[in-house]
Amino acid sequence: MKWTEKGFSLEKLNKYGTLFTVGNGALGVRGVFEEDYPEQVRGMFRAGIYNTPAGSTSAELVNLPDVTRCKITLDGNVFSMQNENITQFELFLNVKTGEFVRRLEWRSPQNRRYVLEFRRFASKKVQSLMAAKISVTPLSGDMEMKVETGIDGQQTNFGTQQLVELEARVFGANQMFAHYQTTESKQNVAILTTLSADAVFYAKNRQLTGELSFICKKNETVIFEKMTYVITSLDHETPAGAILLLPNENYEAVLKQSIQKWDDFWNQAGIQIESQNEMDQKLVSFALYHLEIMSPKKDSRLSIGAKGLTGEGYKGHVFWDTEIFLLPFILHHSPEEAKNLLLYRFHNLEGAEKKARDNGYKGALFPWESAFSGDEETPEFAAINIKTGKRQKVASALAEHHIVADIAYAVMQYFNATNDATFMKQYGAKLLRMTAEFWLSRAERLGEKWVIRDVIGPDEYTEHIDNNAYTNYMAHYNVAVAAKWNADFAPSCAEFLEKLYLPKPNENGIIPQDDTFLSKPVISLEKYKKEQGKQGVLLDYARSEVNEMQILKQADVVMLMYLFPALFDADIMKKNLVFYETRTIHDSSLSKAIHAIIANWCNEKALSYRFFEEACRIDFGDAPHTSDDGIHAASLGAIWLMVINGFAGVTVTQKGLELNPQLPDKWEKVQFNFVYLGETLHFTLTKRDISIRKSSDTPIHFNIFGKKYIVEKEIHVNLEEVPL
Ligand code: IFM
Repeated sequence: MKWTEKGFSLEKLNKYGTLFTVGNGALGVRGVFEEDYPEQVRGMFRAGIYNTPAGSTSAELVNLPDVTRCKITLDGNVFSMQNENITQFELFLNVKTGEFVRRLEWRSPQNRRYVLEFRRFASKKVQSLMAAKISVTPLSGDMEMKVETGIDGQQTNFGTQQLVELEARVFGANQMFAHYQTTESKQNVAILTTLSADAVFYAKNRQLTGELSFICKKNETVIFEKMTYVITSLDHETPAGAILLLPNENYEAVLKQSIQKWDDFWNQAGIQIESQNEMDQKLVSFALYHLEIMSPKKDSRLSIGAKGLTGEGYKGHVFWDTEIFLLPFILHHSPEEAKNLLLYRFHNLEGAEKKARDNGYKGALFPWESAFSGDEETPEFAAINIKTGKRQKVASALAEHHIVADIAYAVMQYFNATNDATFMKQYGAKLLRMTAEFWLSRAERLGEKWVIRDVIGPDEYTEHIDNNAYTNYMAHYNVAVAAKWNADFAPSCAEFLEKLYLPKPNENGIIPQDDTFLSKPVISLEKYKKEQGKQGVLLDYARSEVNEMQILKQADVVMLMYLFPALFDADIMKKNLVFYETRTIHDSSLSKAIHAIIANWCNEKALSYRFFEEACRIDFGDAPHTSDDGIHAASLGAIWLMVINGFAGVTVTQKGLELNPQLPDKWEKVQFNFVYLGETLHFTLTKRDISIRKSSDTPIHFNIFGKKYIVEKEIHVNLEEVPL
C-alpha cells in the first residue's frame, strides 16, 4: 500500500515534507529531501518538547536539530534535482511499513548517469530511533562519491532558535553526539548518530558534520546508512548518559522489527474498502497511517497537536480537535491510548482551574490551545495586517469555551465504549464535575432562563455571540453527566439543567446558531467557496464585518447535530444541513467531513460522497502548499468518522451500539475492526447484509435501524429483512 507522487515539483517540496513524514507517535521527521532546496523546511519533532522563546507568550513544538540533510557530491558534481535532470523518478511512502522511499536516475552536468535510492523510517519498536539509508550506483563509469552529513543545530522554528548547545563531540570514526537544552523550558535533548562508514569530522557554528568518501566501480552500488537516536528529558533523567548506552543498529534489521509492529497496527486498525473508486481505499489508509504516527500511545503527559508531528503549524498546540475528531478512532482501536489522552487533560486540571479563577469563574476552564504544561498557549495576537500594520487580537482563548464541554463529551464517549468504571471513579467523574462547575459559574440568570453570553462556537467567523446553540447544548450535556456521576453535586445542577436556554427549531425548522445570527444579512459566498480553506473572505471584509453577516467558517449547528443525533429528527437535520451549508465557506478543515456524515444520515448519499471526497483531499489533493506547515490532523480523524459513523453508520451512545449503515453507491463492501466493551468486533458491511464476528461469546446488544439484536460469537443480518 503506497502513497505515490508521480512527478517531482519544486512547488510541492513542503507538501511532500508534510505528507511523507515518518514517525511513531514520539518522533516525527518530515519527508524532506536529503539535498538542500532554498524553500524546503526540514523538521524533526519530539512530542512534548516545547519551548517559549524570548519575546513570545506561547510555547512552540521545538524543531529539533536536523539529521536528514546530506550533501552528496558525485564525481565532483553536487547532486540536486533542480535542473530537470532526473528520470525514473519515484517517490512514495509505504504506509504498510512506514518507510519513505525516493528513487531516481540523475544525469550530472557532465552527462554521467547515476541511480540513487533514499530510504528512511522512524522505528515503531524503538521510539527514539530514526534510520536512513542511501544507495548510489554509477551507470556511466567508476565513481568518486563524497557525502557530508551530521547533526545540524542551526535548525530553527520559522527562524527562532530554541536550543542551546551543551555538548558536541564524536566517538571513534563513525559516531556523532550532541546535547542541547531548550532556552526556556529547560528540556534536554541528546542526539546520537552512527554512520555505517568512517568519516572525517568537523564542527562549526552548531553544526557537527562527518565527511565520507567512497570509490565505486561502474554498475556497483555504494550503500550508506545513518542511524539516529533522539533521547530527551521526557524519556530519561539524564538523556546524554542514556543515549550513549544504546546499541549500534543496522537498517534492514531495525526495519524488520518495525514492520512487525506496523503489521499489528494494520491488522487491528486497518479498513478494507471495495469501491469503484480505488482512491477511496488509498485515502483512508493514508489517513490511518498519519493518525497512527501522531498518537502518543502510552504517555499520558502528551496529547496530539493540530498538525501532529509533521510541521510547525499552530506551534504544535493541542485544540478540541483531539477530543472530538481524533479520540474516536483511537478509542475504537486502542482504548488504553484514548484513556491516556483524557489523562493528559486530568493532569492539567490545575492550569484549567487557574484559568477559570483568573477569569472570574469556578471549576476548570481548559485552555483553547495547550502544549506540555496545560496552560493557555493561544497567541495573544494573530498575524499582522500588513495594510494597517495592526495585529488582530485572537479571541478564542477568551471565548471559545466549548472546549470545556468537548472534553467532558469525550470522557463520556470513553466510558460508553469501555464501561471503565475505575477510570470514572479515579478521573472521569472529577473531570466531569470540574468542567460542569465552570458552566454553572459561566451561565447567567436572565429572567426565567439561564443563558450563556459572549462566546465563540465552533464557527470562528461569528465571535462574541450569546447562546450559541452548540455551546449551550454541550454545556447542558456536560452538567447533566456530571450530576449523574457526582451524586453530591446533583442538587447544585438542577436549576441550570431545568432552565438553561436550548435553542429549538424555529417555524422553518431552523435551529438558530445564536441569538442574532438569523437576523444578519446574507451575502453570496460563491467566490469564497471556490477557494475554500484560504480564508479569502477576510481579505475582502474586516473580521468585524464578517461577524455581522450570515457567514460560517465551519460546521456549527451541523456539528451539534452530529454529536447529538438522537435530539433531532431527520426532517430537522436536513433543513439545517441545507440552510447552514449554503452559508458555510468550509474555510476550516474540520468542516466538510461533518457535513458528509450529516448528509449521509439525511439520505443525501451523493452529496455525502462528494463531501467525503473533498474532505479527503484537504491534505491529499494535488494543490501545492495546502499542507506546507503540517497535516490537518483533525480532518484525518474525521476521515475515520466519515467511514465509521457516516457510511457504516456505527455509533455508540449511552444506550449501546447503533448501526444505521448506508454505503456510498460506489462502495460494494467495507470491513473493519471496532473495539467496544473490551472486545474487538469485526464488521463486514455490504449494501445487502451485515456480519459481525467477535472473539468471546459474551453477548453484546445493539440496534440495526432501530431493531434490537444480540450477538454472541457471530451474527449475520440480511438487511432486506430489517424494517426501515
Ligand atoms: O480547532 C481548530 C478550529 O476549530 C478551527 N481553526 C483551526 C483549529 C485547529 O485545527
